[in-house]
Amino acid sequence: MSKKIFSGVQPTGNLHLGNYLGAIKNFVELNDNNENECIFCVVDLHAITVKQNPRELKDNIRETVATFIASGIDPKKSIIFNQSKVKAHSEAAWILSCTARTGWLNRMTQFKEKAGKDKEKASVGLYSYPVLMAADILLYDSTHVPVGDDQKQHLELCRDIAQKFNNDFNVDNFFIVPEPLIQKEFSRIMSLKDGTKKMSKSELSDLSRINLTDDADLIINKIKKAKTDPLPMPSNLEELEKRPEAKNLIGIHSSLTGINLEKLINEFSGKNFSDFKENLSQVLVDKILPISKEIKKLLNDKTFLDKILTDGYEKADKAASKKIKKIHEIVGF
Ligand code: AQP
Repeated sequence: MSKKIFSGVQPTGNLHLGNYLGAIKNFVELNDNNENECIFCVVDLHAITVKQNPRELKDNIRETVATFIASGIDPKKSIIFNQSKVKAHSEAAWILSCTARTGWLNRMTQFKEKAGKDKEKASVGLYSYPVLMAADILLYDSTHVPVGDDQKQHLELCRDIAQKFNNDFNVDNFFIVPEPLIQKEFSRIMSLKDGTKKMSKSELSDLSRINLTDDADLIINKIKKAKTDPLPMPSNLEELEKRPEAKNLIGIHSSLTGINLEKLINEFSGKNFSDFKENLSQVLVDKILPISKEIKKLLNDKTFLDKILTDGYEKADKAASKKIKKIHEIVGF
């Protein structure tokens, strides 16, 4: 069955291994299947839910496009555009915020994590972010949404919004209720400094993540410094479950090489972490370095990157304008 794929990445700088393994790697596979229609959005409206430097934001938008292309997404096959250009996203977000219930939003754990203790000072945008995400997805009749595990709850909210809108206005199947596409294993890559926290762009310490623009020396150094526990490498899956840092590092290896966990555990069982880390560094350098080099090359050609966004905008805007027109009719505008 052909799928309509939609997903977004925030242009907040430092795209990292978590973004790659949790989302972008999956985008590339979906883009390679000719039966799929794919839309990959640089979600700049989401980015400003926390303070951004306007000049850096502009550069980060281009860098996100460069990362898509360097990772293997073909702009001739997939639509790539930035969200703020297609006005229907903001408009649909407002309309859907009148469908979404505050009780639903109050349960969103990402808001609680990102707002932290000082919730009162968080932006309204950060709170209503999942409604904008629902608008992004629903505008394109998307059937499948590839995301990392951290976005699962937002996608469930999107499904609830679609169903409630269809029911409230008695328009069966007007909004397609989308399915999440989340990797079965290691869908959440954790920080290199704390195996219980997700790897994140906004984490202050650069040592907590492998950026997709890191060079070989940086990658090797970050893996060398990655937190581990004092025990030797685990010898079975049960033990791995109880050791978050070991689980994360072995999981990263497995996701990149396709070697299953048991095989990796058997190979390194009882050895020092330094042996495993050396091996993992090589795997990472082999995978990340070509992407990193390509990103840097593409960033020298701003005209090329801007053209991808303009072409993508024209296609996305056409589809989204049609849908928002129908939404107007349904709600009675
Ligand atoms: N650590 C992760 N493991 C697996 N998947 C991840 N994703 C993000 N972090 C991980 C997935 O990457 C896609 C794009 O994410 P995003 O940039 O839109 O926002 P995010 O989830 O908020 O990512 P960050 O790195 O934590 O950014 P900041 O720090 O700016 O908030 C999504 O599909 C996401 O699931």
